Amino acid sequence: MKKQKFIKLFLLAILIIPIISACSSETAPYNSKEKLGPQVNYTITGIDAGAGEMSTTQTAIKKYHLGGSNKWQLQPSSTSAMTSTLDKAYKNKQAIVITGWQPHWMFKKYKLKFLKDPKNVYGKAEHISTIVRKGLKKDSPGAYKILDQFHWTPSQMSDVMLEVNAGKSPKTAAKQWIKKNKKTVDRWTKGVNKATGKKSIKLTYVAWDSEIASTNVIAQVLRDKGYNVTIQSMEMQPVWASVATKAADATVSAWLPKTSAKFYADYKNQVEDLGANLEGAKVGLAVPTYMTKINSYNDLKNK
Ligand code: PBE
Repeated sequence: MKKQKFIKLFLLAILIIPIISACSSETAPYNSKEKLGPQVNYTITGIDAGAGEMSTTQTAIKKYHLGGSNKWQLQPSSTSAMTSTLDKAYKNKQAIVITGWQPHWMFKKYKLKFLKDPKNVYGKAEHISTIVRKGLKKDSPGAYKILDQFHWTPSQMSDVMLEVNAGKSPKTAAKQWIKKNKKTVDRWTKGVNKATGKKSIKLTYVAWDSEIASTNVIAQVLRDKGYNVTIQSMEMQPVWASVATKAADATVSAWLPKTSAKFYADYKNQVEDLGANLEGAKVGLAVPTYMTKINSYNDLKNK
């Protein structure tokens, strides 16, 4: 009896070991000679479900016929979960497809490439707009003017993001950046007197790395000009609603014309758009450059 049991276990082991090692091929490096789909379980590693990029990616899945029998799906998570999955994959040279955007430190830390988008689902370039509540100009002309004059470059925004990624608190990183970039900041505060009487300003944002950077920097600039500034992170839809209902004074995180298009259409008559605070942003699926065969959305199902 005992012997029989041993033989059974032995046979089971012989059966199971190859299965386990087949599964662990998921940790194998990217193999350009094999199809990509099975190497990533047909999965695009995404971010928070409320991000504009997530809905644009759902459109891309339809337009490039990646879904259905082609099995591709978008996995929602969060920015930090996505970047830590990317970090692990990158270290092991594994295949991975992510929802990327620029400016972001991921493009400085890793060698990544955006996939070519011949159907132009994601649009070409994005800008980030500053959106303020109606009446702010009258109630807080100084803060309004600073928000209106706030304008920087993708590389300046990335500098702040990199410091935060390296472990600094967003507030410290913002303060240090402001010190080092006095000329730029002077342009934003030009013609604005220091506020008296501690006027309050509330900014809302989504906790994406790019928006953590911009919101902390502009909040600190306003504080240095005498404003009592609070910042609050939330989902994208409540961010727009907060400015529209005047629960908040402003947000500097409106990615347009595509990424936040839906919210812009819903709220544009209830808010004031102060125009771009940053140009040359970009959104789309990205892969590490070592995935040599994967260069376009069509390659996801074909290669
Ligand atoms: N993002 C970063 C946002 C805008 C900023 C690309 C993750 C989005 O998809 O809505």
